Amino acid sequence: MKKVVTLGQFIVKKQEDFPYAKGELSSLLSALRLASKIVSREVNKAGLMDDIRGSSGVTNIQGETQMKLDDFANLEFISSMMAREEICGMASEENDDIIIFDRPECQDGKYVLLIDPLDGSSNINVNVSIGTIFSIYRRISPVGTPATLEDFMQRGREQVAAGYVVYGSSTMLVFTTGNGVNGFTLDPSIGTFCLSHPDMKMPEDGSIYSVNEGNYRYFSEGVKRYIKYCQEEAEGRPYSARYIGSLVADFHRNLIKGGIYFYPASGLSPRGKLRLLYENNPLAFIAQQAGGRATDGRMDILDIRPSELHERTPLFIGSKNMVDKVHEFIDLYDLKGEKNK
Ligand code: P6P
Repeated sequence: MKKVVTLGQFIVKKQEDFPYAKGELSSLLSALRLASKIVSREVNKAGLMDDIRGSSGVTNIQGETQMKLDDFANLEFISSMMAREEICGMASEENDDIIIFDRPECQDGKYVLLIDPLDGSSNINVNVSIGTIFSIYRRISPVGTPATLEDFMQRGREQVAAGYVVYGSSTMLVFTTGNGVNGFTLDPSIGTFCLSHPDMKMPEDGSIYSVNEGNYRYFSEGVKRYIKYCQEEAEGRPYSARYIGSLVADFHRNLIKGGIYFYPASGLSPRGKLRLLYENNPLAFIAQQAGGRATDGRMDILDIRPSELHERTPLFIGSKNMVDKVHEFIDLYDLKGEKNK
């Protein structure tokens, strides 16, 4: 009988991996674990609850109509983190400004959390997988003082932990603390995340490409040429186009099967659509830890110096050889052979 390792047991065992750890890892990730279970419960009955499926009537900073479940998930993660003392503040896709935890105990917190509480929420009404994405940094401002914007505006390479929850046919929590990537599946019968995907590695190559081809005419020449390559020239095997419209679900599939997801800059979205701090950076950290690659079409996502809290960047993320390949086309046709930074 295979021994079940729960997320709690795993965290305790890996405690020494977390820098400056004095139990922060277990408490921090336990708070995320609890909130994820609560959000998973609500997501899984969204079909039954009219009042939680609809729009909240509120528009967030992204100009997107906030779905009630977005709101619920956001408040759930904020309250779960506020109840612990490791986090001194949060940034969320759903909040215009940073959220400073002004409880004195929280001001002693050494970390900040950035989160997209429910990415892909427009899919709630059609029962398609959605996800939570999170990123954790050690604060820069002095412990014992209120968190500052500077704590959140760090390069992705400074992350101490990152992860996502995918609410799909099962609910999975996948995270890294810089020592590899591990996946845990929620067993709803006991309400526990159990280690189901130890030491996840993204296949170096793959034959799945994920992009919204409806925007094809707005893409750069290099991106267009890469899409045609996937459709017509890829060495001896047909690629499959898979685009769920939910970044976490597309990324998770590519992490397991190999593949590339890209949301390029285009005439419609000159900086792309996805957010650097709480979408691209955490997934780039996971991709890098699993042997994959993530760029903005020029440089590694993890090396980008943020300039604003909700800044967007183009994103090319997935199997290393596939990201390298799209760079060949971008370099040749868009950068005209300029050395990629
Ligand atoms: P489009 C969902 O809104 C999201 O942020 C990602 O989860 C998804 O991959 C992308 O946007 C879909 O955007 O413009 O292709 O509908």
